[in-house]
Amino acid sequence: MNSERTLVLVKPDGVRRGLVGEVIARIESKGYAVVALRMLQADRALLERHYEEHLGKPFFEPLVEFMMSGPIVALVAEGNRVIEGFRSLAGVTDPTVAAPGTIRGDLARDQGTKVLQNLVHGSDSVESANREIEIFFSGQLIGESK
Ligand code: DAT
Ligand code: MG
Repeated sequence: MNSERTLVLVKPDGVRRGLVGEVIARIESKGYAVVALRMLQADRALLERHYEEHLGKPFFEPLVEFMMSGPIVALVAEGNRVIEGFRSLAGVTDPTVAAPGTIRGDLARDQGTKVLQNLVHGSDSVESANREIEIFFSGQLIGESK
Protein backbone atom coordinates (compact mmCIF):
# COMPACT_ATOMS: atom_id res chain seq x y z
CA MET A 1 0.00 0.00 0.00
CA ASN A 2 1.26 3.48 -0.86
CA SER A 3 -1.17 5.28 1.39
CA GLU A 4 -0.55 9.01 1.51
CA ARG A 5 -1.65 11.87 3.76
CA THR A 6 -2.59 15.46 2.99
CA LEU A 7 -3.40 18.53 5.06
CA VAL A 8 -6.80 20.07 4.39
CA LEU A 9 -7.98 23.37 5.87
CA VAL A 10 -11.53 24.64 5.87
CA LYS A 11 -10.80 28.37 5.76
CA PRO A 12 -12.72 31.03 7.76
CA ASP A 13 -15.21 31.57 4.91
CA GLY A 14 -16.07 27.86 4.94
CA VAL A 15 -16.52 27.76 8.72
CA ARG A 16 -18.60 30.99 8.71
CA ARG A 17 -20.88 29.58 6.04
CA GLY A 18 -21.39 26.27 7.81
CA LEU A 19 -19.63 24.22 5.13
CA VAL A 20 -17.36 22.13 7.38
CA GLY A 21 -19.67 19.13 7.12
CA GLU A 22 -20.01 19.53 3.35
CA VAL A 23 -16.22 19.52 2.88
CA ILE A 24 -15.75 16.50 5.14
CA ALA A 25 -18.62 14.70 3.40
CA ARG A 26 -16.97 15.19 0.00
CA ILE A 27 -13.65 13.84 1.32
CA GLU A 28 -15.30 10.82 2.92
CA SER A 29 -17.68 10.20 0.01
CA LYS A 30 -14.68 10.05 -2.32
CA GLY A 31 -13.38 7.27 -0.10
CA TYR A 32 -10.58 8.98 1.82
CA ALA A 33 -10.28 8.60 5.58
CA VAL A 34 -10.16 11.55 7.97
CA VAL A 35 -7.41 10.56 10.43
CA ALA A 36 -6.99 13.81 12.42
CA LEU A 37 -9.22 16.84 12.96
CA ARG A 38 -9.15 20.08 14.95
CA MET A 39 -10.70 23.55 14.99
CA LEU A 40 -8.41 26.45 15.81
CA GLN A 41 -7.92 30.18 15.57
CA ALA A 42 -4.71 30.56 13.55
CA ASP A 43 -2.23 33.26 14.54
CA ARG A 44 0.19 35.17 12.33
CA ALA A 45 3.23 33.07 13.26
CA LEU A 46 1.50 29.83 12.28
CA LEU A 47 0.20 31.27 9.00
CA GLU A 48 3.57 32.76 8.04
CA ARG A 49 5.02 29.25 8.40
CA HIS A 50 2.17 27.58 6.54
CA TYR A 51 2.22 30.08 3.64
CA GLU A 52 5.99 30.74 3.57
CA GLU A 53 6.15 30.07 -0.20
CA HIS A 54 3.92 33.12 -0.78
CA LEU A 55 5.90 35.59 1.36
CA GLY A 56 6.42 38.82 -0.59
CA LYS A 57 3.54 38.27 -3.00
CA PRO A 58 0.90 41.05 -3.24
CA PHE A 59 -1.81 38.84 -1.77
CA PHE A 60 0.33 37.61 1.15
CA GLU A 61 -0.84 40.12 3.78
CA PRO A 62 -4.51 39.94 2.75
CA LEU A 63 -4.19 36.14 2.84
CA VAL A 64 -2.82 36.14 6.38
CA GLU A 65 -5.48 38.66 7.53
CA PHE A 66 -8.23 36.60 5.94
CA MET A 67 -6.97 33.36 7.49
CA MET A 68 -6.97 35.06 10.92
CA SER A 69 -10.51 36.43 10.46
CA GLY A 70 -12.18 33.49 12.20
CA PRO A 71 -11.75 29.89 13.21
CA ILE A 72 -10.50 27.31 10.73
CA VAL A 73 -10.74 23.53 10.68
CA ALA A 74 -7.59 21.52 10.00
CA LEU A 75 -7.75 17.87 9.11
CA VAL A 76 -5.53 15.14 7.76
CA ALA A 77 -7.03 12.96 5.03
CA GLU A 78 -5.49 9.63 4.07
CA GLY A 79 -5.62 7.33 1.06
CA ASN A 80 -3.74 6.39 -2.08
CA ARG A 81 -2.97 9.56 -4.10
CA VAL A 82 -4.99 11.69 -1.67
CA ILE A 83 -2.83 14.79 -2.28
CA GLU A 84 -3.74 14.87 -5.97
CA GLY A 85 -7.23 13.59 -5.21
CA PHE A 86 -8.14 16.33 -2.76
CA ARG A 87 -6.75 19.03 -5.10
CA SER A 88 -9.07 17.59 -7.71
CA LEU A 89 -12.04 17.67 -5.31
CA ALA A 90 -11.18 21.29 -4.37
CA GLY A 91 -10.86 22.63 -7.93
CA VAL A 92 -8.46 25.31 -9.15
CA THR A 93 -7.47 28.29 -7.01
CA ASP A 94 -9.76 30.87 -8.64
CA PRO A 95 -13.34 29.97 -7.68
CA THR A 96 -14.79 31.85 -10.64
CA VAL A 97 -13.31 29.30 -13.03
CA ALA A 98 -13.11 26.25 -10.77
CA ALA A 99 -15.11 23.48 -12.45
CA PRO A 100 -18.66 22.86 -11.32
CA GLY A 101 -18.64 19.67 -9.27
CA THR A 102 -15.64 20.82 -7.26
CA ILE A 103 -15.81 22.38 -3.78
CA ARG A 104 -14.59 25.77 -5.04
CA GLY A 105 -16.57 25.55 -8.27
CA ASP A 106 -19.84 24.67 -6.56
CA LEU A 107 -19.62 26.67 -3.37
CA ALA A 108 -17.33 29.71 -3.80
CA ARG A 109 -17.11 32.79 -6.00
CA ASP A 110 -15.01 35.96 -6.29
CA GLN A 111 -16.00 38.35 -3.53
CA GLY A 112 -14.00 41.27 -4.94
CA THR A 113 -11.43 41.04 -2.12
CA LYS A 114 -7.64 41.34 -2.48
CA VAL A 115 -7.24 37.68 -1.67
CA LEU A 116 -9.31 34.97 -3.30
CA GLN A 117 -11.60 33.36 -0.73
CA ASN A 118 -11.91 29.77 -1.85
CA LEU A 119 -13.07 27.78 1.18
CA VAL A 120 -10.33 25.15 1.39
CA HIS A 121 -6.61 24.49 1.34
CA GLY A 122 -5.00 21.23 0.25
CA SER A 123 -1.30 20.36 0.26
CA ASP A 124 0.28 20.32 -3.22
CA SER A 125 3.04 17.69 -2.81
CA VAL A 126 4.30 15.02 -0.43
CA GLU A 127 6.92 17.46 0.86
CA SER A 128 4.30 20.19 1.48
CA ALA A 129 1.95 17.70 3.11
CA ASN A 130 4.60 16.47 5.55
CA ARG A 131 5.63 20.04 6.36
CA GLU A 132 2.05 21.31 6.79
CA ILE A 133 0.85 18.31 8.83
CA GLU A 134 3.76 18.94 11.20
CA ILE A 135 2.70 22.61 11.53
CA PHE A 136 -0.91 21.81 12.43
CA PHE A 137 -0.59 18.42 14.14
CA SER A 138 2.93 18.18 15.55
CA GLY A 139 3.10 15.10 17.70
CA GLN A 140 -0.68 14.65 17.71
CA LEU A 141 -1.12 12.14 14.91
CA ILE A 142 -2.25 8.62 15.56
CA GLY A 143 0.32 6.18 14.17
CA GLU A 144 0.36 5.18 10.50
CA SER A 145 -2.66 3.12 9.57
CA LYS A 146 -2.75 0.59 6.74
P1 DAT B 1 -3.97 26.98 -3.72
O1 DAT B 1 -4.70 27.30 -2.44
O2 DAT B 1 -4.92 26.61 -4.82
O3 DAT B 1 -2.86 25.98 -3.53
P2 DAT B 1 -1.90 29.02 -3.82
O4 DAT B 1 -1.12 28.15 -2.90
O5 DAT B 1 -1.25 29.48 -5.07
O6 DAT B 1 -3.30 28.34 -4.21
O7 DAT B 1 -2.35 30.34 -3.03
C1 DAT B 1 -2.77 30.28 -1.67
C2 DAT B 1 -4.03 31.08 -1.54
O8 DAT B 1 -3.78 32.47 -1.81
C3 DAT B 1 -5.13 30.69 -2.51
O9 DAT B 1 -5.91 29.61 -2.03
C4 DAT B 1 -5.91 31.95 -2.66
C5 DAT B 1 -4.86 33.03 -2.54
N1 DAT B 1 -4.35 33.46 -3.87
C6 DAT B 1 -3.51 32.76 -4.68
N2 DAT B 1 -3.23 33.44 -5.80
C7 DAT B 1 -3.91 34.61 -5.70
C8 DAT B 1 -4.03 35.75 -6.54
N3 DAT B 1 -3.39 35.85 -7.70
N4 DAT B 1 -4.82 36.77 -6.12
C9 DAT B 1 -5.47 36.70 -4.94
N5 DAT B 1 -5.39 35.66 -4.09
C10 DAT B 1 -4.62 34.62 -4.46
MG1 MG C 1 -1.13 26.17 -2.34
